[in-house]
Amino acid sequence: MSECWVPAGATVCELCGTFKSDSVTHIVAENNSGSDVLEWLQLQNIKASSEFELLDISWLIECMGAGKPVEMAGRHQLVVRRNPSLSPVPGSQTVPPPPMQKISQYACQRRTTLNNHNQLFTDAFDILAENYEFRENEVSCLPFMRAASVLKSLSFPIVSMKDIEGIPCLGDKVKCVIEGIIEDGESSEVKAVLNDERYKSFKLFTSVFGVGLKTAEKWFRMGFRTLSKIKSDKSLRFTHMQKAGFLYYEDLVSCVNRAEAEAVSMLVKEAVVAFLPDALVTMTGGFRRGKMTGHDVDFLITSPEATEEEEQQLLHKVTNFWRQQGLLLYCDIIESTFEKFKLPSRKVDALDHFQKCFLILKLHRGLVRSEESGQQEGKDWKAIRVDLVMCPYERRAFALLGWTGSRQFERDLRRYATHERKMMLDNHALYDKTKRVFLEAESEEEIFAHLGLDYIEPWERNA
Ligand code: DCT
Ligand code: MG
Repeated sequence: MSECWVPAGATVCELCGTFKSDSVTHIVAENNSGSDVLEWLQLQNIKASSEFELLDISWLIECMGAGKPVEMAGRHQLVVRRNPSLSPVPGSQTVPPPPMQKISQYACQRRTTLNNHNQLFTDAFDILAENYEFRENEVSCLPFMRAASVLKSLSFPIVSMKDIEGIPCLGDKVKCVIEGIIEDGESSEVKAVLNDERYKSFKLFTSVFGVGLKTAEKWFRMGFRTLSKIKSDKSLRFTHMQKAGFLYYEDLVSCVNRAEAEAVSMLVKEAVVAFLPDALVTMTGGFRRGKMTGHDVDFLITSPEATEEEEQQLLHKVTNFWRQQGLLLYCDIIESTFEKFKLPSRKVDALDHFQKCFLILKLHRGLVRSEESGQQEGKDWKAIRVDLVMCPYERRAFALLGWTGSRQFERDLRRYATHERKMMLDNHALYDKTKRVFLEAESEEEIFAHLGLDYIEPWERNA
């Protein structure tokens, strides 16, 4: 066990000989599951007679940041796997997933917080999956994406091959990589990919906003290996999107932090309600899942009262307003192709039909409440990628669920709906194929209920 503290109110004492279980209210651990902590307490012969909370170190860090105890949330609780050899301990959280209970192959039946105990493995799988994606080899890519996703949901770190017994989505190729990492601390396959010319070039080229696999392939075949050579080549033609991508490259590759996302949120809300006072604006994507950084900031906008015309005009009005203020660095509005009675798409990765815009906004540093500056000399703003999605009010729950992600969570929700419930789900609707009806929903909770799933909170969807 790395570290284990007992903060009782303001007093923080390390677990040691002077440990008095009666006065303990909170046990905080780093990189350990609740089961690890309980097992350790038992091994030390420490009897816990009082009720206490088993919490992740993130709670203590947040308390220290706030200067007072902050409210405990699900994401802070350490998970205790049910283990017959352990006597029950008061105050311990015995909610999912006990070891006897099978881990689901679907991410929508797992709780995946940002507390990843297996990053060494999941980083490796992410790289291998990405390499197959660059080669457009979906069949080989998918097993590594699923494996990364299932390991992110585990409440304990894998230290031996015995630990992965009974865990789904781990095929032979995946197991081979796990074994390599357990034995050598790294995977030779991952090492080879990181040194691969094609992987390195694709990674670099696709880091430019507007550059997809087709363009990366073309530039790679033409013999390009650096962005500076590409930028200065007179024979190449770039799209508007790519031009903006090169122009704001440094800002866009440095991730958006939460303080910047909050500042963007203020800008968006202010502009939206100026034109549609009753509009509801929700930050979606990774930030809604509790991430501290992201590659962009996503928002869902909807209005209970707006007419179709007002709804269609809003993104145009908002972006025009920013253009006049000199804040609009790039703007691409995609008009809606939404139809009320269209069946949900069968494809798990289908794009939705709502009106949306992909933007690059100029965010003035003065608006960001943060100590971090990271500011370039003489430049008091940062270019930020922002996505705005406008949806009809009665579809807001489906749109919110779809735009909250993660992508793997969404894929598995749709796969689960199709294969386990004979239903079709996408960002617009849920259709029951057996009853031949659309199932309506006012909230995400209702969609989970229609699917017969336990509700998974946004911060537990980091699959
Ligand atoms: N999404 C969608 N349709 C799209 C794009 C995205 O339904 N055309 C969903 C999937 C995840 C969510 O919206 C947000 O997308 P991203 O911003 O790409 O993902 P993210 O989880 O927010 O990641 P990041 O933190 O890097 O922005
Ligand atoms: Mg995002």
